[in-house]
Amino acid sequence: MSLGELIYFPVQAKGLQLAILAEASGLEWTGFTVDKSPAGPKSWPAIKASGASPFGQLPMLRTPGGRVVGQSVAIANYIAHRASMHGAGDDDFALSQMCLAEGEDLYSLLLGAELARWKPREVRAAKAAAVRGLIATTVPDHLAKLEALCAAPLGFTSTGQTAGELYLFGMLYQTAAVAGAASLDATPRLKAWFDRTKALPAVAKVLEGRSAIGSLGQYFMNDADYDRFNAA
Ligand SMILES: N[C@@H](CCC(=O)N[C@@H](CS)C(=O)NCC(=O)O)C(=O)O
Repeated sequence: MSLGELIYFPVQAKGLQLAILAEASGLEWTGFTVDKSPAGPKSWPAIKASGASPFGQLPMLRTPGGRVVGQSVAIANYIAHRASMHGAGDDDFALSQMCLAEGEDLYSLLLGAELARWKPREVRAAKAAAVRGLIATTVPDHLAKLEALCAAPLGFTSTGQTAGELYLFGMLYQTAAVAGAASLDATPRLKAWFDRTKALPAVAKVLEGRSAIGSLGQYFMNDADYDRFNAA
């Protein structure tokens, strides 16, 4: 049976990880990104007003059984449950869940630093010092802790590809887009796992916009990317 239909905005943010999980599940899935039009099958205002989303937010996953799953972590765990992506035993499960939760923490840091591409320039300016601290200290601290946990030959777990690891990858990918590609250089085991994960066919397919959900644009931007994006 198919996994279902994944629905999100046309940006990475909380969609990238779930598209990667859906693609890596090996199950058939469909998906689409919403738009701002007032009506129509892809209209977010219409979907939101319909009450179809359990929390009035995206992402959401419509399952073949008719359940709509809301909340990213629940969707990730639902996919993992359906496709046996929790790893090979109790220890893998624990590490996978730790990676998943850490991915959420990284997302909160990026969100709290007002790095979303649509934020007004003044809002970003007010956070400039906090962003410098994030990149100089907070992100490296998180990466160092991840490096200590990334101690198995293939990653954190025996497979290196559990749901939590793939979820973490998506958040690290978005963090590195802001902090710079070199941000992983001080954590070589993490970097090796990150690079291997990035090269997985399912991951590359999503990153290149070839998966069922289509193209997901960069959402968190450093100043250089923000200037380029908003000048375009
Ligand atoms: N805790 C939720 C947060 C979801 C969330 O914040 N969704 C935002 C976009 S990332 C949203 O749907 N915003 C549009 C709205 O509320 O109308 C999750 O992890 O899924």
